Amino acid sequence: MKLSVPGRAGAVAVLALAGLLGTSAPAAVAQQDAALAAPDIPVANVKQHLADLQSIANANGGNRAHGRTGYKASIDFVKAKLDAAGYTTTVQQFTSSGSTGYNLIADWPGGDPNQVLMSGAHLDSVTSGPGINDNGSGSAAVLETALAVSRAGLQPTKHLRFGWWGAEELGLVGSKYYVSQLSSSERSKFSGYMNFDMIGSPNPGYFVYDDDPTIEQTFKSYFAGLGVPTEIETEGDGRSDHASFKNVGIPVGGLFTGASRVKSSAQVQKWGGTATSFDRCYHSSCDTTSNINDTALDRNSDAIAHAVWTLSAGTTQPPGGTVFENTADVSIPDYGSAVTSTVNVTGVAG
Ligand code: DTR
Ligand code: CA
Ligand code: ZN
Ligand code: ZN
Repeated sequence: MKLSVPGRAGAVAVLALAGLLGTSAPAAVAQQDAALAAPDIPVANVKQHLADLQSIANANGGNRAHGRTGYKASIDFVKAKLDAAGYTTTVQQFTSSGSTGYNLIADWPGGDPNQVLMSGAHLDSVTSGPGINDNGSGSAAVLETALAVSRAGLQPTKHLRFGWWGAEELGLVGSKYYVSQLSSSERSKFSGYMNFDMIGSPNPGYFVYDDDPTIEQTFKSYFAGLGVPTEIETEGDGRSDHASFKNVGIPVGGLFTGASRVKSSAQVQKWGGTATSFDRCYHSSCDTTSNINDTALDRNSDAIAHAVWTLSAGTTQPPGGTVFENTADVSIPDYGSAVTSTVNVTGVAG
């Protein structure tokens, strides 16, 4: 008997069929949920997080920089939402330039602790502005993806961890500190770290980090499915928090929509926009909620969710135990359209 499980409905059908036939559902079905398509991330939710971060900056001297009240208020804001969503959160303190800095780490309960898939973004801004694209955009998209995991009750094979870094603008200080506190054994358990720093630039390009090939291909395939061309991110080496993880041998990847560099005419042909800076408000006071391209923010938020769902699923190798094969003597009674008649359970897809 061959079972092809096209999606959540298919997984339910298999469970129903297994129940009807009195057989235990193959282990692959239990993991199948983790390989199901990621949800669409509501860009309105991401934009609301950005509005909240803007309000925090407005109430704290116009910025959310390391060592300033606006940064700790940003940490408290993100932590509260994750605590309410069932995450195990940790605030890690460090000192930089004479001020206390904070990293926020959020673990989604469950999954294999020996296979940690982490997504992160720096939460600090520069002192000259609220830092909504740099890097409220990455912080908000990672937050909304984490909340989507909770809403879905996702139970992936791998363990999901999310991080928001302090003092990136001072030289990747928070992420460097986090990695420095990991033992070599803990580092070896990371299957990957995905970084999202500036993913809503007003004159956007669509750049994919060219580091770990599996992560890179996951993002490239996603954007290809949207019909959106991508380019590899060449200026990024060492320029954001993924470098802290790459430097200790952890596979990394990520997305970027551009900073102060000028979009070329060829890139204008490819992506639209103008032959000006990808983000003319980079590190400026005008990096506000008006400094965001909603389409880029939406596409990148959905790409993040796609990568988290896809890369946290199990292997594509069939699990052990019963494997259902086509056999001439097996006929499936007609239970109507609720149950697919040809289902192929050969392991976890994706
Ligand atoms: N260093 C980041 C912005 C930045 C500049 N180039 C890249 C490439 C890839 C990721 C990020 C960046 C910052 O100012 O926070
Ligand atoms: Ca979306
Ligand atoms: Zn910056
Ligand atoms: Zn940044």
